[in-house]
Amino acid sequence: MNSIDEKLQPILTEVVRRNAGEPEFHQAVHEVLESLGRVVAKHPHYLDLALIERICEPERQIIFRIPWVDDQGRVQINRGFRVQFNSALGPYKGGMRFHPSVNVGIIKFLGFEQTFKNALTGMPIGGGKGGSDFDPKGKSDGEIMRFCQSLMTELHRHLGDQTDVPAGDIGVGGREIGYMFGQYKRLNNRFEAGVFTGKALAYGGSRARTEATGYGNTYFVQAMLGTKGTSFDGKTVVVSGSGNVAIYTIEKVQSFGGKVIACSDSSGYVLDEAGIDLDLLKEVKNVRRERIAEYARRRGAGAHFIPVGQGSIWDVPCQVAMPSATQNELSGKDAAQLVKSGVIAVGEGANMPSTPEAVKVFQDAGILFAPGKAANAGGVATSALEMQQNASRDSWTFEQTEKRLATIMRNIHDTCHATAEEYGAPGNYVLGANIAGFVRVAEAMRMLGVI
Ligand code: NDP
Ligand code: 2IT
Repeated sequence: MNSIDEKLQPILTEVVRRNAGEPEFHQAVHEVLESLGRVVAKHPHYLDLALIERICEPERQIIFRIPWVDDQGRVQINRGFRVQFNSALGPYKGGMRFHPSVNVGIIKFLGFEQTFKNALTGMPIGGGKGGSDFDPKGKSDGEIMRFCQSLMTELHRHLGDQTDVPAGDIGVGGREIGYMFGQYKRLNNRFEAGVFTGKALAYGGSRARTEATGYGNTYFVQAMLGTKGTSFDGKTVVVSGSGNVAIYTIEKVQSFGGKVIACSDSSGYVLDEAGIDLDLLKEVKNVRRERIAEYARRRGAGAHFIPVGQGSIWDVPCQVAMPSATQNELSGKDAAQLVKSGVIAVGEGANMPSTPEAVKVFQDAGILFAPGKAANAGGVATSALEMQQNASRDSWTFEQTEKRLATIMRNIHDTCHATAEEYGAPGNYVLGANIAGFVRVAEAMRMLGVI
């Protein structure tokens, strides 16, 4: 990791002490504080007002029991979380994650990142995140529904279209959002469309929200490549994951003329030198909900499945890497391998997918590196567009919505780029994103008094 300004070190030490056993949260805070030395040198009042300490402390953390009954009639228990991190810029906003690895530290890291990401979009949204250690894999539709209903039976009292607006994340897509929104509507006796985003079009969703995160990351990387006079056209690309973000990243990269030759899930990766067949991938993942090996089996000769433990997807040589699965999926060793094989740009579709060692390797090698809080902000930005459509009882066309998304991603890119230059680190998108996001939140908090 890079070093932290001596004035900021005590703040990090205190965060680590107060949040023991939460390594992902420490990592996310460390990464932001690393960038803030240059800010407090220029604007010492941020230290006087304890703004950084306040930003590192969530406004509210809710942890609750989720009892539900499985198909065998047995009672199951999971734990639910909602961390309402910061509402200086608008209602808490951020997804819900269902994955067995979920704990309060993971949700806190995600809520912390979300706060700056949402600020970068320029939309009126604060930061929050939630989820559960529930494992959706292998569960029936009925089990998923009963689980979502039980979760919402508790969570509903903490939400509201002006209070806290969840959406999807890992393990939470259109089906789960439908079940959660349905239960919220029933408990509150209100059709409050703007309390959830990522809804289906049939009941108040936005066109292009499903595609937005992957498309947005691709727009961001395209803008970065543009600063070097190049583009996706003709480039070989590797996208990890095969969920919502990965699939629509692949779709947009292909439409920009890039060739995606590998993608993955938690069981391994597929290498398909002819280029991923997106219709087949969608069929395997979105319709049949199968493992990635099934893609290689159905694709036939030319596509290979490499199981976990027999190699990393980042061993596949490529010019652009777009990690889109989960946190810390790309190690320092993986980054060194990518640099060796000629990668020129990395766009983080996932939240914090590169370890601090990996980020350092990319930066030392002068690779174009887009941090998740900037590059994957298209999803939440389009969520804010969904809220806007709900508030005005309107529904925009796909083209109109995607155009807004493209403009927002261009603005985020340009803001990060310009901020990095202003603070004496041209080309450092990590620094640009952290500083630009922080200053927006900190300025609003300063004006709102000691909150
Ligand atoms: P999905 O659940 O749709 O897909 C997740 C994908 O990542 C799956 O292929 C999954 O494989 C893989 N994956 C998850 N956990 C692990 C793990 N521990 N090890 C290896 N592979 C794993 O989620 P999304 O596509 O929505 O989210 C992907 C990332 O993007 C997350 O970091 C999320 O926070 C971030 N993100 C999502 C946004 C959105 O709008 N959905 C917006 C911004 C960021 P398997 O099925 O085998 O578990
Ligand atoms: O990490 C993220 O930005 C998301 N999962 C999307 C959040 C949202 O509210 O759309």
